[in-house]
Amino acid sequence: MTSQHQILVLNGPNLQLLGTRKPDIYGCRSLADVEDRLRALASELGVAVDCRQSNHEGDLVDWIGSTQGRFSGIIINPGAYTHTSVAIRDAIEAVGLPAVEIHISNVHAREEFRHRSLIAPVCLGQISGMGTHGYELALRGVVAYLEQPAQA
Ligand code: CA2
Repeated sequence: MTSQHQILVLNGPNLQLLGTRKPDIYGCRSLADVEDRLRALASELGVAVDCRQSNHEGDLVDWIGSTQGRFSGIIINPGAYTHTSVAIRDAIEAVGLPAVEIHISNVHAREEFRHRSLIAPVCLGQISGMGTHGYELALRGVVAYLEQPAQA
């Protein structure tokens, strides 16, 4: 019997505010609602998600660093750390797990400083601009990646 994949879902700074303000940019759903939907989808897909949020870069780095042997993949919305954090990038690169970066808003249609991600180059891919639905797309993407037959 194969063991169930565990996926770590990380949200960075200020994402605890989801659903409380700026609905034009970030939508109406709370983070708890987004996480509940993700848990429901995970169960449909036969995987499990562990959802965490922190406003502190070091927490995110520590959580990524402790994934080995416990998680099969990472979904991360690094928030503003997307554009600044060498530490989060290095942590993802070091653990070598497939990671998907997700942004609720279309970062490429916003201010210039949001166009650059330090994290995306060490990820499988980036989802941006699909609203909070993007988390579900990221989960489907990482599960499809994990379940694909090994390439010859
Ligand atoms: O679009 C995204 O998901 C972002 O990662 C959100 C970050 C921003 O710095 C990135 O450039 C793009 C900001 C998260 C702030 O979240 C809030 C949610 C509701 C209300 C206010 C802020």
